[in-house]
Amino acid sequence: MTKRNTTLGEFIIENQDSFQYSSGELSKLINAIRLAAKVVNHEVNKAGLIDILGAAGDTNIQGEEQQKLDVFAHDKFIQTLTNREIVCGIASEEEDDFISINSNDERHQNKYVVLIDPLDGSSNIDVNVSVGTIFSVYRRVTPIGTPVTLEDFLQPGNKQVAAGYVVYGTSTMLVYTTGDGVNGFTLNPALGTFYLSHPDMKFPETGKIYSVNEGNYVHFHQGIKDYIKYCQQEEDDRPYTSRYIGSLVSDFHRNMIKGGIYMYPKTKITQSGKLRLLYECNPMAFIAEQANGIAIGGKTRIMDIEPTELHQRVPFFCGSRKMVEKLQEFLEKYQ
Ligand code: P6P
Repeated sequence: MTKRNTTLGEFIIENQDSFQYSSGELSKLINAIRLAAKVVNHEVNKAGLIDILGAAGDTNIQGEEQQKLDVFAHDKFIQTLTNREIVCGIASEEEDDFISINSNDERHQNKYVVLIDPLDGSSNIDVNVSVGTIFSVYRRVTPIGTPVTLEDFLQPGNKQVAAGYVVYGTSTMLVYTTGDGVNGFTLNPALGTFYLSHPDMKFPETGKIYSVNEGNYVHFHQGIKDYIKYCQQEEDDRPYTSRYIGSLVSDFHRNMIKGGIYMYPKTKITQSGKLRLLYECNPMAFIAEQANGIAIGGKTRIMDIEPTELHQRVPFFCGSRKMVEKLQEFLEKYQ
C-alpha cells in the first residue's frame, strides 16, 4: 500500500508496472489530465468574480445550453491532451463529432483515445455547487498511424484502460483507476500538487443514502418506485437518507465514501435515460467496479453495453453492491 501524502507524480512512477500497457504513455496521459484539472480548478474557484459564469450562447449536441465554464474546461482538456503526443482522438460532450489528432502525420504512434465530460453538472456553476470532470481512456482498435475512426470510440466499457474524475468541491480531488483499484488525490492549491489522500477507495458493501431526482417519480418504472418506497420504510436499517445534488461526480463521490446508490432511470422526457454511456456511465462504472461497487443499466452491466452512438444515453444505477442488488430484485419483479 502506497503511503499517504505521496504526490500523484510519485504514485504514477511507483505504480507504472501495474499498468498493462506502456507505462510512460499512461504517465503522460494522467499528467496531462492533472495539469488541465489544475487550470480548470483555478477558473471554477473564481467563476463568480469574472465573466465566466452564465451561458456561452451556444447549445451542445444534447440541446443543452453551453455554460462558459463548460467551453473553457473543454478547451483546456483538449489543449493539454493534444500537446502530449499519446492521444490520437478525443470525444467530448461539448463537441458533436470526435476530434482526430495528428491524423495527417503518418509518423505519429499515438495509441489512446480519450472520452470526456469536461464539466459535468455545469448547471450548478452559477449557484456554487460542486461540479466535476469525467474521463475515459481506451487503446485505439484501428491501425496506429492512420486517422482515428468512430470505431475507436464505440468500444464497450469493459475495454477501458483507465478512467477517472475530478471533483471541484470543498477541495479539488482527482480520483482514477487503471484497473488496479481506485485512488484519490487531493490538490494542495498553495503548492499546485495533488497528494494521495484516499488510497485504495472502496464502496461500503451497503449504505443508507439513495440519490435520485424524485421530481421524475411519476415517470419511473414500477420497480424503481417500489425500491424508493422500500428506502423510505421504517424497518430494519431504514429509512435511508435522500441526497441528490444534481452533480453526478459529487453524488457518486459521496456515496463511494459513505455507502449509497445513485439512480438515473429513464423518464417520460428521457426515454433512454439522461446520462451518456461513453463519457459518464462507463468511466463511473469502471471506478465503481474497481471499488467493489456495481453499475447497471437495468438488466445489463453498464460496461457490457455495446455502444451504437457517440452521445448515446442509458439508464444508470450505481453504488454499493447490496443496495444495487436490492434494486435489481424490485426490477425483476416486473420483468
Ligand atoms: P437532473 C448533470 O447535468 C447530470 O448529467 C449529472 O451530473 C446529474 O446527476 C444529472 O445530470 C442531473 O439531472 O435531470 O436531475 O437535473
